[in-house]
Amino acid sequence: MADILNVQVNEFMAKVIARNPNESEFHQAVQEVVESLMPFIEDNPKYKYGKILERMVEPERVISFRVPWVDDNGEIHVNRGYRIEMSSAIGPYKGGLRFHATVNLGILKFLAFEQVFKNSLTTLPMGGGKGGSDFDPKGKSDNEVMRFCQSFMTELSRHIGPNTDVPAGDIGVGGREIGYLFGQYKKLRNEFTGVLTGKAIEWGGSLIRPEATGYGAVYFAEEMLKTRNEGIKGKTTVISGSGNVAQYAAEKIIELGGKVVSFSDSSGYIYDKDGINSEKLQWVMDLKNIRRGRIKEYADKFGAQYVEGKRPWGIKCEIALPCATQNEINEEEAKELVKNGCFVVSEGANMPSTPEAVEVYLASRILFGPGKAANAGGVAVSGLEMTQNSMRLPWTRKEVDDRLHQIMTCIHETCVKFGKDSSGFINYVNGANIGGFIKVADSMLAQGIV
Ligand code: NDP
Ligand code: 2IT
Repeated sequence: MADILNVQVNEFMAKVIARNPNESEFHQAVQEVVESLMPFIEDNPKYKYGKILERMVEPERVISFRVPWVDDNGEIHVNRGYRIEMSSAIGPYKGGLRFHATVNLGILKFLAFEQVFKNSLTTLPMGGGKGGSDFDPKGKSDNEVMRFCQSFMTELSRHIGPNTDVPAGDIGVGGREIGYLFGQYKKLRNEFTGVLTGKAIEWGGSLIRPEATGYGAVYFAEEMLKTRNEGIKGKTTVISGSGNVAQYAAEKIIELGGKVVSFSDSSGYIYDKDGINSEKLQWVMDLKNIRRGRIKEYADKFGAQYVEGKRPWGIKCEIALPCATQNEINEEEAKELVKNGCFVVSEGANMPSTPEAVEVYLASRILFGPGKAANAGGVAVSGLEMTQNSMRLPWTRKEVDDRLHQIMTCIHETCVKFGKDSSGFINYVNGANIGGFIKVADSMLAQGIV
């Protein structure tokens, strides 16, 4: 049986690769899902005859556009903008925008594909999408970022809307960029609507949205730990990245009594063996969100170790929270983590572990929460922001945080339900893929061949 399934996976992937050449990250994301789903689909042939997988790997719509803008010296630049509208089976397209020099079609398609499953897991009515640009915000002035955002939104505004497609932030897109994008949309449409999430609290945002992805990844880690009668308290935690997700993951770990010892950025990592406390974290937030500096400055300021050009996975820890980018933990690094006693990996980033690294976690039977489950808190609170916008009624911090906590617990339960194998081991990869798939697939069957 396993052999037949392998052949089916390989045949399916050969077609995906031929139809979508040069999109390695998209192939990687699809392969993982198809490996999880093939046995389930064999047992439930309605999905096979409905060609659900074949339909899900083809975006409903791909939009690509020119983004011209003028820098502070009057020079003209041209970037490329995208929006991948992957699935509207269970709600409007929903997912972030990434501004980073590495952005290309394949990366955004992998992110949009993952988003479909993630959004389904949240229990909220959101389809999946993703967008962005190869624009690099590093070193740009606020005015340059504003002009870029305005140009980007001038085209994007034709394709989105509060009941059609609701973008949000991702790498390189935070509160500042959402503000400029929202302002331009409002001006073009003469409409004040919930067309973007991650807005500031004064103009339609939700409390806890900035915190949501990081907090959610820690809540998910807590749920995984509970299955072994353990908690966060006293555990050494290695975090990569130092942006939105990393900062709030650190805040929650510290609040729950864990010890955070690292942050990183694309230049290197810092290791603070004494632990990053709340005061040091505040300093990092100021460094990254206001002064927009490099993490190296932390080492100069607090006398910690700085390692240039490397990632932090060699540091001894019990918990690892990758919160930077895709494929940032490879097989050797995963082995190193496990060898040093790490037994919890909760992915704040999207697809930060390579397939070989995931193999290492599963073979070692550690607690591994894949991104589409563990980092779903961000989009979940985006969904709650949409609800509040529709009601025109803001909720309190506690109300939103309680709902976030509840949603993460529910996602964990779904993973257990569909991921527990006959030996009692919880394969969260299978659990998240199957648990996220069913609602989308059943909705597609109900809505006909569209
Ligand atoms: P930010 O832009 O706030 O921070 C990104 C961090 O990751 C920075 O420290 C950045 O360093 C580092 N980083 C980015 N690209 C690379 C790279 N190629 N190599 C090494 N380091 C890199 O983004 P977020 O914190 O929002 O996003 C982090 C991850 O979390 C992404 O994978 C994103 O898709 C995922 N995510 C985000 C959600 C959200 O709500 N924001 C929700 C769910 C998932 P540098 O400054 O040097 O670029
Ligand atoms: O990857 C993600 O889930 C996000 N970047 C957040 C998407 C959203 O719509 O809040």
